[in-house]
Amino acid sequence: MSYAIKNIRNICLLGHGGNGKTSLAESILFMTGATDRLGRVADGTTVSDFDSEEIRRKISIADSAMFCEYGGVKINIIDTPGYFDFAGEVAQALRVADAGIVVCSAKDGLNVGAEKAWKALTEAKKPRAIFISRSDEENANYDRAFSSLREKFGVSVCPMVAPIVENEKITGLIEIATRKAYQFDAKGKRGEIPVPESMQAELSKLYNTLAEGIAETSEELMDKYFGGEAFTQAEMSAALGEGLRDGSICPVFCGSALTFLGVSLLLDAIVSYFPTPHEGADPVNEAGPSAAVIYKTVSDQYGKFSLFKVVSGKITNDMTLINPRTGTSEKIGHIYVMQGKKNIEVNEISCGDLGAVSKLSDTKTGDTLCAASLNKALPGISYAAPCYAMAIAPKTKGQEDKIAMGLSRLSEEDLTFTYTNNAETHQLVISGAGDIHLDTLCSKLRNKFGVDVVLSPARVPYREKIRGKVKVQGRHKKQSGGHGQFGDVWIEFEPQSETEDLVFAESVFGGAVPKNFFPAVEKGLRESIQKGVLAGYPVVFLKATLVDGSYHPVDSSEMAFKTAASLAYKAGLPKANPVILEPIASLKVTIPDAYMGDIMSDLSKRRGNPMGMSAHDGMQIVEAEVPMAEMGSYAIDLRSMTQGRGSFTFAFVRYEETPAMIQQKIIEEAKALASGDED
Ligand SMILES: Nc1nc2c(ncn2[C@@H]2O[C@H](COP(=O)(O)OP(=O)(O)O)[C@@H](O)[C@H]2O)c(=O)[nH]1
Ligand SMILES: [Mg+2]
Repeated sequence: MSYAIKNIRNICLLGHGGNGKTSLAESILFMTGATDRLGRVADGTTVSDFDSEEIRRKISIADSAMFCEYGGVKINIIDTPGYFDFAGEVAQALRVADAGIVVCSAKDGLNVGAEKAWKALTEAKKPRAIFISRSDEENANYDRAFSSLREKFGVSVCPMVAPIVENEKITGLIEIATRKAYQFDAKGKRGEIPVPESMQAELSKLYNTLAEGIAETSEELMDKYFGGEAFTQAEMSAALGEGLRDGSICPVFCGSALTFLGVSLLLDAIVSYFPTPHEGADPVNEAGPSAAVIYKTVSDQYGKFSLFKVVSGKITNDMTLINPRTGTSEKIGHIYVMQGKKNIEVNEISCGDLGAVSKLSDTKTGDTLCAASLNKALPGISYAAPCYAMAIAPKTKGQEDKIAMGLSRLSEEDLTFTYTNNAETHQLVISGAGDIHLDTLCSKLRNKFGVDVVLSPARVPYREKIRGKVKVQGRHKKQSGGHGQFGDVWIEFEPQSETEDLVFAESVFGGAVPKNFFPAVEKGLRESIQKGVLAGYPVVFLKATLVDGSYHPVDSSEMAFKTAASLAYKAGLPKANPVILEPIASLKVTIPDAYMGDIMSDLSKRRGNPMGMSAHDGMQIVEAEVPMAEMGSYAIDLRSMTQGRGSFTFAFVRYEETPAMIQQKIIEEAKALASGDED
């Protein structure tokens, strides 16, 4: 079960949702004998999509790790979700994969998922290959798909196979490098057939293009090429491997997960020239002290599993390792290799290989575990910040604790969402990557933690302030029977432009209000400003000056003056031209040129204020200031406007006066909410 580095490949499958990644993984496992039955996504029976949410939705939502053995090589496969809400999972897989295979469909060819996958691989400096799958389908068109990819990604996109087409159906493939033609049986086993006469000319052309590319990799091969000498298989593989690693070649394969067409040619390539963990963008160190990087955490009813890649030395089941982030040590008890949901216990994971460890106490995804002698954190994983927020509440009152407990457990697995209790709006707000992301989290809360929840738009934290100056009296008098209460103040309210919510001052003449009651007056005001007079939002930028008043030698108390102050507040603020303030955020949207018009007109509908535009890396960046109240669904709207190509960041900048029309709406909503709360 222990493999030499040269006999390990770590690949991840990525690309647009629904293009066939999970099915390809399934057919690879079946063909190589790693599994004895072929599962189907539609039936919820694949090795990769085992989670109950994946089965229900028939889409991948998390990475899964699988492996097979082919030609004496252990191929670790990480299947990633294609839906953009789960991009964090792709980042995790890319942290440990030594190469990525972008799975496209022969029907679609280039699509946004392929663009994003390409970009992610390029940024991670990982070798890129493409598998054009679903070529057995009705409207499949390999040539069209290939051209669309080459047009977008350039000349590095290099065909490895040429389909043999009869009656618009692919019946076999020619491997260009070997000039051999194959048919594939029902189990994916290939049998050589003669290259059809009609394809000889085309094949020569393709072979020459490939040979030219290969000749480019060294002078020696260049000489050979011009000398008219054929390359050996080993020379071809070495050159393809080098081109793959340095990004100058992106080999493209064709096939089908359903009929197994072409899958073995992909596997051959993986074995013969895909990078070993030693040749990857960040090579492992076999001779070094033990170190592993955690790329995923699974937390389910069976416990917590941390999935890792050994990047230095090896990991055995009797070790104690250090987590340099926390400074604590972790006992390695049971270690496993993962086959989807199945964990197979082993004693050791060798350098470059993937494994899992259970029951770590304080280690999360992105962390390093290493020998005390090393004690150095390796680069972690960076995720996009959450951009879509909703309030989350239990369907049945009183289950708030269950939500908090569930979310805390879920956040062990998923570092791409956050949740905070907004004390001001009295809402628990959950932020994630989009509506599908939040929806799956809600399903998990229901299925795994037994709490039904509802999502609603998060309330906007408005503020109130006054714009005018008033001088009012607040007089509290209760002197009938027993100990009386008496407090009387005159307060001047006016706006102030400082950042403080309340500036309190006094200019009382001749002891009209004794000094020892000033703090009570201030306290009364500080409590009052928590609730504005228009819609109940906190008041800010207020100045209150205690200018006069009166007292009673026996009946006056701190309590009475506090009440008097709040009476003055209630009387004064409505007369001081109050207004509701709304939070304004600065927005930075990154989009391809073509969407500029749509984005700008959408921003103006959101009362946005354009601040500038710039171009970067072939994309346009639009900066604008937009009221936060208009941005609730922006993550989803931007995605649909740009088919997922756009992204944005968003941060609070300041409060501004709300336009009168909108203010009226806010007041009405607050009234409705207040009467609802009383039920
Ligand atoms: N005919 C055919 N259908 C396929 C093939 N690959 C995937 N599918 C189907 O396409 C759908 C999406 O496939 P899936 O593997 O979940 O795609 P993923 O989202 O990229 O993982 C499923 O219904 C599969 O059965 C293929 O090669 N041929
Ligand atoms: Mg999938």
